[in-house]
Amino acid sequence: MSTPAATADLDGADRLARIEILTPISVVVPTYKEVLNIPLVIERIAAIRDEHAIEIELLFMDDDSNDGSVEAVEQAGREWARIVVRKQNRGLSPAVVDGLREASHPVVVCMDCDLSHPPEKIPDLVLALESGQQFVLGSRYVPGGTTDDDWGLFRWLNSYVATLLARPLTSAKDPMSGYFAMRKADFDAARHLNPIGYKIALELIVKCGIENVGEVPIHFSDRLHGESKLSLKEQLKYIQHLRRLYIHKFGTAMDLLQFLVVGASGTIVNLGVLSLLQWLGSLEALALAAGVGVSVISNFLLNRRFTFSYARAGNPWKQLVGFIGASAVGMVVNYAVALTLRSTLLEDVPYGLQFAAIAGIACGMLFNFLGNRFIVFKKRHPGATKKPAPEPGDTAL
Ligand SMILES: Nc1nc2c(ncn2[C@@H]2O[C@H](COP(=O)(O)OP(=O)(O)OP(=O)(O)O)[C@@H](O)[C@H]2O)c(=O)[nH]1
Ligand SMILES: [Mg+2]
Repeated sequence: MSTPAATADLDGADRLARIEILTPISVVVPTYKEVLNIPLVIERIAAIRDEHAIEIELLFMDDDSNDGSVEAVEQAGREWARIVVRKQNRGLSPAVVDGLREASHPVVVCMDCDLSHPPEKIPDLVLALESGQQFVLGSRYVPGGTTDDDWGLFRWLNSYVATLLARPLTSAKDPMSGYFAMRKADFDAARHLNPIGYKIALELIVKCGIENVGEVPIHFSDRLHGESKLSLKEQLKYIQHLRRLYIHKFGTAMDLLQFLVVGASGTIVNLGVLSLLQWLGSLEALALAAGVGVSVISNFLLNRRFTFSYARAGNPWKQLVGFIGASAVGMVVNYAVALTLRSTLLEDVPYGLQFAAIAGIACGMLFNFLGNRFIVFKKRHPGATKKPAPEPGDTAL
């Protein structure tokens, strides 16, 4: 995936301008078993400090690696570099958030320790902040951005799909990047941070209400030392994370979308159950009734688990009765709307009956949704946040 990096690697004499950084910067580096990379990061940051005469504080946020990382920082003997050993609330995103809290300068930069993110781009990130961006990503996917050549199809596709899924949340080309800069004040203003897994930049962009995200092209090189900590489990967490961010950003519209997806899954359950019973030789009337019954229950359980997960503490039996009641009212609305439209507006229209039925289904579903959202699964406290109930493994920050 490498392309000519005309602008990515401007260096020395090729530079069009020299950037003077006026403000001190805190660089936050989450680490887990990065003992071989730590000295390299410190030396490259030292070179930037010297070249640009910037005051940089370097904070390694280490999850108790116990691999000599602490000693490596001490041996480097740079008073501006320190390591914080974390023993609780472990994980990449919590480590980054703690580091951003700990940072003492007005501009914060976050980057990986494996030197995938070239520290030499820090001045460019800060310049982009200065020229009006609220948040700046070191990006692989803007023109001039590159990755090492050996990215296989699977890795590339994986990254592409992950980025595509984040598209409704931000138009940034590389929101998966762990290399970014922002003002400390914007971070301090973030509310309800609850990042899961690896995508801390995406969390911050959404939760800090960032409108303009700038991107500076970088060459993303593969790690030289140590092992990747990005597992399949982390990738699954990403889906969970996305769902939360969608809920945060789109509120009730997201509830409706989940309700519709659950409704569609109910159709599949219904057809599956009735086909199975038919195959087993059951009476058709019984197969039809069982299809409806099982799909109502599966819809109820899925909606309670996902669409209206904030109400999971409520009495399930009462909710089940309410859910069936709302579905029954929805059916009546469906029928009444279809009948009325057919005998008025759609009386002499070709396929009028079908159009009337579609309008009936839409109104019935909407009614069903509203009944569930605002009556059956209503929020107990008017000021309650839209945050879903904590799930096992969550890291509330
Ligand atoms: N504090 C802390 N840091 C972590 C944790 N997991 C990963 N990191 C650090 O986060 C950064 C990114 O992790 P990587 O393993 O490089 O993940 P990746 O860049 O997606 O994977 P690669 O492509 O293999 O580099 C590195 O600096 C890691 O040391 C963790 O649980 N806690
Ligand atoms: Mg990495």
